[in-house]
Amino acid sequence: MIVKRISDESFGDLGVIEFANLSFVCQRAYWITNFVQGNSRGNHAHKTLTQFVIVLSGSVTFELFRGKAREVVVLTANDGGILIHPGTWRKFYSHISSSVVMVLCNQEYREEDYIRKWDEYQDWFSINYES
Ligand code: T46
Repeated sequence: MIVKRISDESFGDLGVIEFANLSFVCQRAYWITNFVQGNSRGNHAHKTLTQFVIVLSGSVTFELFRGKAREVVVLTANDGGILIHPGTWRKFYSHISSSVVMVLCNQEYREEDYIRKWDEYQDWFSINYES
């Protein structure tokens, strides 16, 4: 388990990630706030980036695709996070604009690592994972 939560009836909850428990060396952290209702974020894949995603507040729905295979994960602040492996197309949204997502990743930001077109992703995925 990567996220440990410590609940205290008198003072509230505390969550902790020991970096030694991550499967990668964390090189970057970013967070997402102010979810705009009716719009989804993501809608891309990364060729090499690995990320650990946690929801700090609210509730966020993640749609994860490996090629055309789809998995839906709903995360709240009470859950552990999800590891998103390279080659995964992701789309995510929240019905609560104040939701907060925190992401830890194994690389610096590089736009060249993104695949932002669905058809291009499907071609890339079948060459890299299905042949
Ligand atoms: C993912 C989810 C959870 C930067 O300049 N530096 C950065 O470190 C990042 C992450 C983004 N940006 C710029 C690039 C774009 O112009 O910020 C803009 C929005 O970035 P992006 O399209 O990556 O944002 P999201 O919220 O759609 O997706 C991000 C991650 O990229 C994605 O891999 O899993 O958050």
